[in-house]
Amino acid sequence: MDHKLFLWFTEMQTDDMAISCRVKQRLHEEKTPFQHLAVIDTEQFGRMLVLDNVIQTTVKDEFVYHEMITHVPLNTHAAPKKVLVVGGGDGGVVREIVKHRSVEKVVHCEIDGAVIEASRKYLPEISCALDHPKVEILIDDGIKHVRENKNTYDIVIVDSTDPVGPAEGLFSDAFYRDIFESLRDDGIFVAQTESPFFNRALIPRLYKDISGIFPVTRVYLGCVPTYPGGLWTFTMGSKKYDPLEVEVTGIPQLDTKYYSAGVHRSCFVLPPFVKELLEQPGGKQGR
Ligand code: AG3
Repeated sequence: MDHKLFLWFTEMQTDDMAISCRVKQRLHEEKTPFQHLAVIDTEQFGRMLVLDNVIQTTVKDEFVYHEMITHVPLNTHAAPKKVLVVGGGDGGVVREIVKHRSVEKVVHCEIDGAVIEASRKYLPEISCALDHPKVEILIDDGIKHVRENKNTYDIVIVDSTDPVGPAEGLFSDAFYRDIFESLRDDGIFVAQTESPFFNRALIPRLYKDISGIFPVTRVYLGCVPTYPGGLWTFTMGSKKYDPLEVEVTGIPQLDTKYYSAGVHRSCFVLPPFVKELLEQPGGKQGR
């Protein structure tokens, strides 16, 4: 008999749709003061970080999200020196930021220290730059941190969970206003802004909020297989630089697997059903 026991992890991506991955091994599970945290090893995607039953990242597909949320804003800015990461406890964004030679300091503000600890232990290929000399880790509330640090950062990256539970405040107009204030005169902000298939009320609301604050607002896409629908949006608010005006031939060759100078251009080309989302009046509450 060569039967094998099949154990599956399932995330309900919407009320009516799920993703399931066959589990090799459950590596870690705990209840933190903020959320339920698990690291599992899956057959398809390797080790996976799961918060409140929602897939955050996996060792096989993490590069798409981490490269796109990082290199698009950093290569839009002329010479980013000081970068803030809100959330992103796995360290993937920090790992990408330190590839940029102009960067002098990365402040990593994560509310839940347990995410950092679990990632250090079980996801070393993602968390490997957390001890980089340019990186300062603050276990603190990102909302409070931006409010208390005005005119400080060149780039602010918000690597949040879905807009429910601990991350809800990270999708608010008030937070975006505080981010604007925390940026220097030519600063850039970017956030992950969910799926254009399944978050059709959220995206126009965020777009409206951000374009009410920043002179330049751009939405771009990446494809993350483990996120609902695969196709994923990021929204950028910029005080001065327009990512579409970047001279892409000047973009340095970084060690990346998804992002490239060409992708810096192509990711802003939005299919009509996504464009349409940004043209609608928006303002509706919801996900
Ligand atoms: N941040 C989570 C993105 C949202 C994923 N949503 C979902 N799977 N339903 C990613 C953190 C990676 N550093």
